[in-house]
Amino acid sequence: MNLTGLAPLKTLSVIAGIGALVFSTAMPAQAHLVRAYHGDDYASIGADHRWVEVCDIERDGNGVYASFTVRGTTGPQKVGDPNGSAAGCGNRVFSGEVLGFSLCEDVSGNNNCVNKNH
Ligand SMILES: [Ca+2]
Ligand SMILES: [Ca+2]
Repeated sequence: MNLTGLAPLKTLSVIAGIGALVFSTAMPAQAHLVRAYHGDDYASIGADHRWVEVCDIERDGNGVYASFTVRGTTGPQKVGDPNGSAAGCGNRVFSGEVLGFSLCEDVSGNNNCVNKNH
């Protein structure tokens, strides 16, 4: 019986296990509770009810923003995607619970919105 041949495989599976652990512990920050789409554009509320993101995915020259309703604040809290359809989204962490939002495509004279509550 030759066990030495199994050692490299076992080492590989341990490394893969560590990788999976790191990956899974990194996930909660990205986990979203609610997400709404406007075409391919979307906005999300994080599982902590505080973190939000607004993402302009359509390369159509139209910006995207969302007006969030936040407990303890007056009026909508507007968050956009600062670099438009380039990689990366707009993010913000509110101090109060985010109750919902209206996601809008910023088309001149005709902003088209979808509403989402949670
Ligand atoms: Ca766009
Ligand atoms: Ca962007």
